[in-house]
Amino acid sequence: MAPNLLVLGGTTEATALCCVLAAQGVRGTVSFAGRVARPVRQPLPQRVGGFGGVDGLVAFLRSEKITHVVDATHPFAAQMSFNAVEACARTDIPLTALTRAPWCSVVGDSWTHVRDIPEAVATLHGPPERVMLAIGRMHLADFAPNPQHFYLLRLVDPPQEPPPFPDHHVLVDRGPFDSDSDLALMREHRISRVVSKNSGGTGAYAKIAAARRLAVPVIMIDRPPVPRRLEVHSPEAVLHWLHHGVTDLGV
Ligand code: 3Y8
Ligand code: NAP
Repeated sequence: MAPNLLVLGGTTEATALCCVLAAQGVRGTVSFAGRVARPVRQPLPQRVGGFGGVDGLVAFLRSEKITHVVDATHPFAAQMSFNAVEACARTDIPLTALTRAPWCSVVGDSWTHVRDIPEAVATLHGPPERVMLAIGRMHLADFAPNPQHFYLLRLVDPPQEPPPFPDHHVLVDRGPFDSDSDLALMREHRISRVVSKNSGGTGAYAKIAAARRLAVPVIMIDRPPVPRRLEVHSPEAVLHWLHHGVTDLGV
């Protein structure tokens, strides 16, 4: 039976994979959670919105006669990854994750690693600073306990309600970003600290490189745990998996 893929998308790597699949004439659907108003156009048919938990995903896999699932979601989209492992186990549908390595600090970086958002918030319990909070919209409210700071907020869509900070500036922009622009932005707002997720990849790295050039310290939020699953790191490896399959040990 010809493959019929479900790509769980929302990242640069997912878009690159969809381009390769479309070019190879592989049938598939790319899926978004519906977090932002206008997801980037994809070269494969796309669906937007949650599946309705594991049961909803199982029902989708069966009704759409999906033959393979590629989890190309962001490393912080852990719930989706757990759901995909559970749903593919229940339906016995092959699953691989298309992932990207976490960033590592290099000479000149000044990173404070924290385990999660609450620990990042606790790290900011100090005198007023000028903080670039480039972690998107979903966790802004977590940082409300530190109103003493100025916050530069970069969001994909205009906020529906005012951010919970007395002193802030909202920048509506979507990545991928470039280091020179982020350096100019940080200089313009006299940024003294950056809060970032350890997303990996290229689309969010600009602010990390800019912080290094300006000797601005970074609070780096480590990735949440994700389930054990087969992982590959390129669209070509996904195609190889699709046509030849590999065991869990990658052999
Ligand atoms: C909806 C789909 C592509 C994908 C591009 C990547 C790169 C540009 C950089 C900063 C960091 C942040 C955020 C970010 C980047 C890529 C990638 C990436 C970070 C879109 C997209 C969707 C989302 C969801 C959005 C989150 C938010 C996170 C902004 C599309 C544009 C901060 C993550 O308003 C909201 O609710 C936004 C929510 C999840 C994290 C958060 O907690 O707010 N991404 N981002 C996906 C869906 O609906 O399923 O519209 O294209 C995709 C991309 N954003 O195809 O080129 O691959 O990571 N996305 C982070 O990494 O820290 C911005 O500002 O410096
Ligand atoms: P999450 O917390 O792991 O998932 C929460 C719920 O959102 C899931 O249970 C699922 O709902 C739905 N969902 C998530 N990804 C989906 C997808 N690709 N297609 C359909 N439904 C999806 O996810 P998140 O962190 O909110 O991320 C949402 C999306 O934004 C993902 O596509 C991710 O790749 C993208 N993204 C996230 C980040 C980030 O920092 N988190 C950064 C860049 C891009 P149901 O249970 O109803 O199925």
